[in-house]
Amino acid sequence: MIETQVSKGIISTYFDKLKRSLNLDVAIVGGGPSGIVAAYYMAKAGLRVAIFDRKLSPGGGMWGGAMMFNQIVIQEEALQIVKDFNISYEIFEDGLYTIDSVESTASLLYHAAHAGATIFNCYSVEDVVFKSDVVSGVVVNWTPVLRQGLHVDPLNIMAEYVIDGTGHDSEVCKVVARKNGVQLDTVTGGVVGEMSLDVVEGERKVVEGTREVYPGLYVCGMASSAVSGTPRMGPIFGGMLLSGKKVADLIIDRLKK
Ligand code: 48F
Repeated sequence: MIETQVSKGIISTYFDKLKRSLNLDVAIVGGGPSGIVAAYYMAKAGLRVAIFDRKLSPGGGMWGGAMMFNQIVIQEEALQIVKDFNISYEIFEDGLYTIDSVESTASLLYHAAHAGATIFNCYSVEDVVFKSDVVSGVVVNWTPVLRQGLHVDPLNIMAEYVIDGTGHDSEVCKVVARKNGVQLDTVTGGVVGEMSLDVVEGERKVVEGTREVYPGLYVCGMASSAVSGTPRMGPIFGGMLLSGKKVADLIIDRLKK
């Protein structure tokens, strides 16, 4: 009967997708702009990649532009990425461009999924798999389970590398440092915490700080600023896109060797 076929179609293909994602090359925690860009380039390079985002609609802080004015500013250095994602843009002034935040977020998500990245929405990453002092995967649970405080155990996903793309809270780095008594590759050995706003320095340093901060664990986007203690940059998004591309290139190089 069509009624049960509809259900069966969903259940069987969903669980196939989940089973295919139990052993990943890269688990990306957080589907903000930096994480989605990273997923796209790595999937395009043939890596097995999945994004886990706690929200129903991934896209992080990109949908709303600034103060819900749904336009975004990017700079010249990030223009090639905007073109790779086929996003319409307008020249503004002094090497700055504007893009529509809804078109661009939708386009990032579409291209990442179409390139072969799997996107799991409503998944919260609550911990990592930590084996022989290396971050080796993520521990996931349904967001509604955590929100309701239900006593239900999570599932485990293994990955060669984990990317913390959780934004300002850098949740994965925090949990790794807190639970395992280890030092991250930062000046304090922990999550330093982001500084107040400086557009130029913030944009430069978010890309500079995009790196492996602990064996098996990379950071990108605002998580990079938070972990290294560099300035926030506000609603200019070029650094987020460039950070996503940088972390993808670092991991692609490493896995292809
Ligand atoms: O914060 P977010 O958009 O990440 P980003 O790529 O971009 C930052 C910009 O949006 C903006 C900015 C740019 O100038 O300052 O803030 O660094 O998105 C982070 C995503 O991670 C998800 C969250 O739902 C959001 O979509 N997330 C956060 N913690 C978890 C998580 C978690 N523990 N498990 C799963 N998803």
